[in-house]
This record gives sequence, C-alpha cells and structure tokens, in this order.
Amino acid sequence: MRNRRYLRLFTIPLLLSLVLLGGCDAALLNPKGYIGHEIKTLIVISVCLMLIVVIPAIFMSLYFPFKYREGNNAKYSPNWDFSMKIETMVWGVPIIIILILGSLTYYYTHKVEPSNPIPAHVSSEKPMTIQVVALKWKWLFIYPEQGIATVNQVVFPEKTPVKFAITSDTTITSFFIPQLGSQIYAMAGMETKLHLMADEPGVFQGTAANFIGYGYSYMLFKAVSKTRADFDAWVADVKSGQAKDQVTGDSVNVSSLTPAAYQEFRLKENMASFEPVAFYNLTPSQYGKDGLFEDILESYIPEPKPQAASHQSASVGGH
Ligand SMILES: [Cu+2]
Repeated sequence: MRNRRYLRLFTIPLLLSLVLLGGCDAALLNPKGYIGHEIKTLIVISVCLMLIVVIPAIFMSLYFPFKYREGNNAKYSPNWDFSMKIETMVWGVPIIIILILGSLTYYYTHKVEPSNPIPAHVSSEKPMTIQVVALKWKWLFIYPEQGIATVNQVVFPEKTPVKFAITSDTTITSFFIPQLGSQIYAMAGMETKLHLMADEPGVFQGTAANFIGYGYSYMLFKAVSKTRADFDAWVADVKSGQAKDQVTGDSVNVSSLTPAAYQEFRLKENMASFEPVAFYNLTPSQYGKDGLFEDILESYIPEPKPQAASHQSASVGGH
C-alpha cells in the first residue's frame, strides 16, 4: 500500500522527462570527429556531475512535502536550528562539484581550442586548408591548394585535419558543423581559425549558428567527408569543368570565379530560398598576390587618410 503511493508520486515526473528528452537534438551526442568526441565527453561528464545535485534536489522536493503532509504525524522539532551533517553536505558537495567542473572545463577548453591544430597523434595525414566566407545568405568555400571554390557544400577527405580559415563579407555570423565540433564566429575584416576532422566518410549538416536577420535560415550547407581517393577524384572533376553534387549526385556545371563574378555573386541576396550548390575554378592570377580570401579580408582595411596640409582643401569634398 505504502510503496504504491510512492510509485504514483514519481510516475508523472518520469513520463515528463521522457517526453522532454525525446525532443533532444542528437547531433552533439553523435559526434563524427576528434573535436566532437572531446566535446561530447565534457558534456556527458558535466551533466552527470550536475545530476549529483539535481537528482537529490528533485527527490527532496517530492519527499519532504509527502513526509510532512497533514495527518502523517511526522516528528516536529520547533527548537532545532543546526546540523553539522546538513551544513557539510549543502556546502561541501557544491564546492567539490564546482572545483571538478571548473578544472574539467579549463582542461577541455584548452584541449579543443579552435585555433590549435589537431594533435599529430590523432592523425598523421597532412592537414589541408579551406577558406570560408560567410555571405548573404550562403557560404563560399575556397580551396587555395586545389585552386577551386564551392558554394553551400564543402568536401574534404576523412581522417585529415582540416584548417578552416573563416571570415565574413557581410554581417557577423557563426560557422558550425555540430557533428564535427566547435563553432566559431565569422567576422568581416577578421580571420578566425577552426580545426576539425571527420573520422569517416559521411554527410554532416552545417549551419550559421547565429541569428542574423531575415534570410539567414537559408544559410545551411552540407559538409561531405570522403575517402582520400574519392576526394582527389572530385577535385580533378571540378578542375576539368564537370563535377557531381556530392550529396544528391546531380551534375553541377563549373564556372570561373573571377573577381567580377564574385562581386556579382556576393551582392545577390537569396532572402527566400537556398542558394544552389555551385562549383568554381579559381585563376590565382586574377586576384591579389595572396588570393581571393585575402582580397576579401583586405577590402575591410580602411583606406589611408589623405595627406594633410597641401591636399587638405581638396579632400574636404571627398572623392
Ligand atoms: Cu550567444
């Protein structure tokens, strides 16, 4: 009889937590790369540590009203005011948990620092660089080593550390491939770095993890990890002018991303639709000495102020 009552007391919270947990996005708990695995470990340990406080607190919030309900005749001690046992528990346990949580967070924050390369013991492959430019409302990926560029689809070899060099040619946003690891901001005139690696071939959802205005919800891309041989074959296809969308398998025409074509593409705002996947060839000689990515970064360096004195009167009217 007594046990039945307890059971009934816990049924509703249990059902409720099942319903709520059922809606969880599993991407962060289903990582597919070194950085993602490390972050998942930190999330799981942190949640478990916090449950040491949460579970007893939930239990007490149900048990005490039940025990001291009217008619139960539980022990009444109006003159009691101190218990070393309780004081030690309520101060000691949180202090210990905060110390552990703090140290763990410090350790993992440094271990998965986005600008640090993937450690050599994780992968012996030579790292590759992909430059990322956030645009309205699409992502441009530049492969400086391969001389190609893509839109809204980034392809890279598995088990290979990828260094993403990230900037924006519009507002600030955030570059995020949840299954591979951390997110980092994309800011105009600045370059942020994010090192990620995929453990296996696969297609991962990439997103702009920052609400930045109407149309940004179309700023999604697919990150495709392939075997080294498939990746090399794809690069050769793009360079030869005909390549397949690596998610749908449809043919994609390859055009040339000249500075003029880039400007036109940059100003095109897809406010109500997804920008289709596109592949480009890059001709390095068409850009500044370091390439398209550097040209975009440098376009945010303010022009030097006109020389004072003799040119002063001329510069008042502007250019
Ligand atoms: Cu925030």
